[in-house]
Amino acid sequence: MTRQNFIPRIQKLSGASLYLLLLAAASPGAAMMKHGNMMMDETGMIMNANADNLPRDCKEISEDVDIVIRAGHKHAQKFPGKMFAFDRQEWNVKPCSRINITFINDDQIRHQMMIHGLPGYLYPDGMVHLELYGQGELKASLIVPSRPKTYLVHCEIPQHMEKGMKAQLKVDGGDGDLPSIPGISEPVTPDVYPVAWSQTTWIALIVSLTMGLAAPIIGGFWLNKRLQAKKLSTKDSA
Ligand SMILES: [Cu+2]
Repeated sequence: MTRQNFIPRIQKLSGASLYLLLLAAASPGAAMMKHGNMMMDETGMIMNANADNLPRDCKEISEDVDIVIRAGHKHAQKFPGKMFAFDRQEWNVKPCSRINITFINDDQIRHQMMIHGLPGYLYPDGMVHLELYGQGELKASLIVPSRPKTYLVHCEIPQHMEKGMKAQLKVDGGDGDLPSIPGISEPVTPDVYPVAWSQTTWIALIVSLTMGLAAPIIGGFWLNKRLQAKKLSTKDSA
């Protein structure tokens, strides 16, 4: 090969590899990196998804359940005092079902959907975790065991659960309601803003009311007096 046709050949080759690289980047499958139980890319991550391994107490997958879970500020509007929520607060599935989750974040901020209390031999730390760093969508599956149980579903970003992003997943009817599920169960520590009606409170209230009412009246008199004085002085000078 001569030097003259070697260089164009290199250029052609690098052009082809660049094309392949772009193609790989455009395909979502290639974009998500896998580290053990974790899949991640620049938009979010999935931890401990499990579409194939059966829990020990399940002989087979009883049914496939497709669930769409939306997270965002707008879903909390129906719960006074809450800031964030999922679009639903409860899901019911049969024992040994495979749940195919589509997690959608409707906000421009980070939200998670974590399910806790799953068997540790299948799900490290007993959890499945989906996370979106902003608006977007993720899909992941899990297979639930057979026994009746209520699993906690929440977002673990500081204060998001306390501000309403809490729900429950019931398998075979569950084993009761979890506390503080918006619209479902009573909060453990309800938001109360008590007023201590002591003598001091009453005095402070009366003083503030009197001052608040007196200020415009006194101000009005004073303004009126000044205007009259101005009128008189212009009359005198005329
Ligand atoms: Cu959140």
